[in-house]
Amino acid sequence: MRIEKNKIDEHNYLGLKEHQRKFDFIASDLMNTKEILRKLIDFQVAIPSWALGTGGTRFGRFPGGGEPRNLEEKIEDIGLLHTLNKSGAAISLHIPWDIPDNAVHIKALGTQYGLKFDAMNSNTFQDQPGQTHSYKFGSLQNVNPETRRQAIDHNLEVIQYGIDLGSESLTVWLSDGSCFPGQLNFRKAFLHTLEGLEQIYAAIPEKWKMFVEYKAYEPNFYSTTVGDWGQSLLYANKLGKKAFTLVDLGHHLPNANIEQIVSLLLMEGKLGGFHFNDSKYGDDDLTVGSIKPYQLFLIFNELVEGMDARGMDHAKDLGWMIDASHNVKDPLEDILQSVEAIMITYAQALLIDRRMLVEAQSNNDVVSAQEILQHAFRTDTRPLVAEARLNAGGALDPLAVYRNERVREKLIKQRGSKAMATGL
Ligand code: AFD
Ligand code: MN
Ligand code: MN
Repeated sequence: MRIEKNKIDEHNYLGLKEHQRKFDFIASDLMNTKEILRKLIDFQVAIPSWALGTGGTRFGRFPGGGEPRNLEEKIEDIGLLHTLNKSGAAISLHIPWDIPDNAVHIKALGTQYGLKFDAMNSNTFQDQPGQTHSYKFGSLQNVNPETRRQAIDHNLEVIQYGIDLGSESLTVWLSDGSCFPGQLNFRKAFLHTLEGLEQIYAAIPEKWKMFVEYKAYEPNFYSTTVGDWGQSLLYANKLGKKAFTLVDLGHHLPNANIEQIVSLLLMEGKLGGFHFNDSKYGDDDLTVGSIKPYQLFLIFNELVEGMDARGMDHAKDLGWMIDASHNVKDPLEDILQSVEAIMITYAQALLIDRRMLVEAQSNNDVVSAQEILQHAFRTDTRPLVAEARLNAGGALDPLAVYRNERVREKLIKQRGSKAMATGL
């Protein structure tokens, strides 16, 4: 379904006066409102094709109905979100969950909704029906060369789908590792994986990037072959200039200093992409900013500082994506909340007084440094984000329009209460 522009205009008209009052208040304090609004408008976050259905755990799944039944409907859903918030102009596909059988048609459909095809994701963490070799004991690390070959070939196929759709990057997340001590020779597992990644890298087109995603644990519980940013960076450095590390916020051990990781990867020119979510215990895949908003802010602080230090374009030079799962919420509402949290936090990071912070740091003025950061963090940037959205043609309050228009109800009517999306 689509939301008509006049519905959004109507909603904006009703909320405009109130919004203007709040916006004028924050803008009166700023020197560079225009520049900030420009950056907020330009910043786009890709939505993964697997985040549109209800997520589950190994204990169960409680779908809410009306989920997209095919790739076309997934594009439709992301298009709908983008109409509302104008911040999600891309879709990231997972193969084989979302094979674009007719790439020309799928690409055209994306264009119709103003969407590009972001990173392609390969899947060697599950066995597919009819698959010759099992990934039970890993894919690229596997002791069996034929299993490794199969995993490499799958990635080559994914690259080809990406070329057809106009994507420009491949994300490789491997669940490879071991569950028990002694199960695996770490060195051999690493070298096999490197060999496989090298063959995949050789097929990466000149303009493309290859992202190596790391994760501390799960589904393997003793060791993971790309377990942390050190291992990912080793691979990326060995592979070459088109290879980068990808940071997923949920893939660290508790209390890891993710902002420091981000800063150093940026310094090395090796941060490629980012998966947003939030977590309390592990890879919880919760709504962005729902548990640790201050950590998210500190990460954005380093992102902005590090990208500016290298003269990078905030919107284009890194791959931004949401990687979350929604067990108890309407997935589309959850994504709207996540994108909103990202924009609010990005805006806060843009407000940090960099000159004052540098000064405080060079004087070892710890108190002032904290004040400067927290002043920005405690600023309510929601009116800035809403103004940017208004200028871009979106809704002042996307969630309110979504609810007023009774989108889920209509989707259930259209697709049925049992419609289930592919994914985990
Ligand atoms: C995993 C990883 C990775 C992968 C996704 C699949 O974060 O990005 O593509 O989930 O659902 O946890
Ligand atoms: Mn991820
Ligand atoms: Mn994850």
